[in-house]
Amino acid sequence: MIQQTLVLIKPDGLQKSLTGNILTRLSETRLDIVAAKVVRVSRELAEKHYCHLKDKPFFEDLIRYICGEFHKRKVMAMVYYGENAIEKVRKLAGATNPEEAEAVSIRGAYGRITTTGVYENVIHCSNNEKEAEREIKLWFNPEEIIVDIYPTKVVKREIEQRVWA
Ligand code: DAT
Ligand code: MG
Repeated sequence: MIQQTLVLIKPDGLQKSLTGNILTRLSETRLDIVAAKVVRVSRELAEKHYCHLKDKPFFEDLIRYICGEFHKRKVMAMVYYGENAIEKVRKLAGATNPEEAEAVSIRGAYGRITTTGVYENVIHCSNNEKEAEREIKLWFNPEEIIVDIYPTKVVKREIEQRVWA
């Protein structure tokens, strides 16, 4: 089954210079990167991304973490595409709790729980196809992805846009 999955290298991963290591690990999957960008995450984007967790006691810290308040304010967002992409990336990422993740997984090798209980698990990857679609549409516009993965439509809009001066 050909799938796509959203992968984020979280602010701790970028700050710790783990980008290269994480991308190398992900290349073991033989999946295709079909979109990539560096993002300054707004509170609005963070809250939408983690909307299913808004009642959890750790929600506020989770939002601050992904927005980069504990590190530099940036996240690297990518879409990986190919056979069983979701399961392949999740297996490599390891368990949500970095202390429970297999030692050789990305989270097991590079993650930690802070003294205040934040799971700094260096990477996000979609849980299932439904979540992947919701997350990819939240983080990317269709023209930022080099393959057609979801149906699109063309609309005419007058919008203000920043261009090179
Ligand atoms: P995953 O990121 O493995 O898909 P999730 O979607 O259940 O896990 O949760 C999203 C993030 O929320 C996760 O990467 C880290 C944080 N989180 C989950 N459970 C937590 C907990 N019990 N304490 C602190 N942070 C937690
Ligand atoms: Mg999840």
